[in-house]
Amino acid sequence: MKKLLLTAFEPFAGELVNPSLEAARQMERIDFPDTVVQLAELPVDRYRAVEMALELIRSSKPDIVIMLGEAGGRYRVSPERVAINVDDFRIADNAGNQPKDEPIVEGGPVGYFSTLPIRAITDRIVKAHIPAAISNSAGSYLCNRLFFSVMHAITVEGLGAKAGFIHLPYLHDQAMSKYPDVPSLSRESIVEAVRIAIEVSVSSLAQDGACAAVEK
Ligand code: PCA
Repeated sequence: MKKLLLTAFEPFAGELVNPSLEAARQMERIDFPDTVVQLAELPVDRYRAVEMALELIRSSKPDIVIMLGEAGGRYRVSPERVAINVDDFRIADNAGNQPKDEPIVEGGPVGYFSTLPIRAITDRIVKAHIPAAISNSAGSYLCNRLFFSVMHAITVEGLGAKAGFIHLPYLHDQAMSKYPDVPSLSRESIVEAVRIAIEVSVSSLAQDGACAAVEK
């Protein structure tokens, strides 16, 4: 059995929903073969979000960590390529934190690449007729902070999990009620994109394992 930790965020910036949480909750209803999916609902709080995620990673030792978040204004589902070592919050988080130009880890590396199969994930989502593209910036708000912090802990503590971040556009309901000219996707598309991301990530792990067995 493979263990996969799926994280999603609560609503923020005055929104009533967060597409990441809406999609993540649907994953609990799906049966992924040979995979246990654990869901973590994170607060939009600079400190608590990271603490909660790291505690879960250290205690349940997942093989894969997929982090999800909302990126309002994006047209496409965006598997992120890289996390950078900077906190520069455009708006305050739900706890009122708004750091500017601060390193996430003082003296730490500039960045970390995602270790999820982002090309394969993106291609499979597009093949399902859902708009997706690799993104080269996760921003400098809490999603980037979580992504960086998780990659750093996995690396420094030798936890061995594959991990990465996927940003999701607004849901139609969000855009239609507040920002009619801003892009959005259907709930079905967002749920299916996340399902595909899990499926592709788990199967790439199985392939890695098969290659390692052949090499031995
Ligand atoms: N998106 C924000 C933080 C929480 C979320 O869902 C971001 O992109 O940083």
